Amino acid sequence: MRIGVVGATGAVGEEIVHVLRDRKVIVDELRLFASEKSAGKTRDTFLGDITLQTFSVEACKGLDVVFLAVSGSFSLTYAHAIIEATGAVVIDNSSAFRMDPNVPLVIPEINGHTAQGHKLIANPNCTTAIAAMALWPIHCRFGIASLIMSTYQAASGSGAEGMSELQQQTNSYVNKEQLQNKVFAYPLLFNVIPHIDVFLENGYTKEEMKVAWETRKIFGCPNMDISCTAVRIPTLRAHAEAITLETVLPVTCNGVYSSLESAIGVDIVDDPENRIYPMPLNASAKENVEVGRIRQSLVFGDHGIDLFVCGDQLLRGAALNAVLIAEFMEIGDYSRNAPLAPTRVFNLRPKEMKILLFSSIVSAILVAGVFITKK
Ligand code: 2RA
Repeated sequence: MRIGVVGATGAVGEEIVHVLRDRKVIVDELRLFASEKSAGKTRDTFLGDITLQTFSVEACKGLDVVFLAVSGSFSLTYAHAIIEATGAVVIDNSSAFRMDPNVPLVIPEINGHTAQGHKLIANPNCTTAIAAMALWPIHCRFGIASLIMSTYQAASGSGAEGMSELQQQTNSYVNKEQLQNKVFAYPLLFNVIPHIDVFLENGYTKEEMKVAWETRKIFGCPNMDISCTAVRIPTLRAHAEAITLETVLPVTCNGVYSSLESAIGVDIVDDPENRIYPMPLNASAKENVEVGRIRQSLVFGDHGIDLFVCGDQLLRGAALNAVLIAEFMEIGDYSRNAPLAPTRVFNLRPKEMKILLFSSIVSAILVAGVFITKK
């Protein structure tokens, strides 16, 4: 494959190059595009030194795949132009096209088949991608009726600048200096900030709504009830997520274990007695997401599960997923269809379904009673 990375000096761009190396993707040519400020500098890569160049649509000619790891406005301006001029597949890491009905939003292990016939593919938000890996196997077997998520998101979600701000604050603290913040609304060190992306009219942030919108699109479940509270915490590069699920079918912890055991991209890390559970420190630099603290929900009973997920934000949440999309499209086997998950009947909650079933039986008995009495 002849590959271009636009935004090659950013946290995600750099990670894409590392993933290409680590996964031993056959790269015949690698072009790295960066801002004018960085152009002309060299990068030491698995293909030797590569000089960073300024981006132009022209400069993408001859490439098979172009990864965009830049802003949404850049993607909106250039994604289609690159495709028209070069015929390359464009894999966009921004949110510009994620909810565009004409653009597939892809996690290859879940809905890779939706990429068939497309040149522009959207890479999901990291928070969504990490959760989706853990939730999809459960959804396929038990059907997720609703989910509530609270996130603990690492500084890397705000790119290299976010990570460096946290590191600088740590140095400042050690040196007894005032903590400075520019990327985050407040100093992140020793803090948690319930504010990621902009606030919307409904009181949720855009980051929180992305979890709802994108999960529904990837799972093909436009009516799934989803609520999220997204919080930035002072970790470096792995997001953590506490998730409560309400399922369509009765669910048990053992059922969840067996669904996750056979799932690709998921590691069960769940032995609380031995203090083994998912944590950002362990999930960092790891391709698979960690799932643990699996327990029956005290709220939804036999139709509910609580769990805790950790995943590397730069890998599963961005670069790895993007490279997997390219690999998936290169192989070109779209025959795999997403398995059907149990869905809610008439959009009712499990409790409402039980009431409906019970009242139908009672009504049937009453009608039968009246009929027999009349005879
Ligand atoms: C964040 N999810 O963590 C965003 C980055 N895509 O800020």
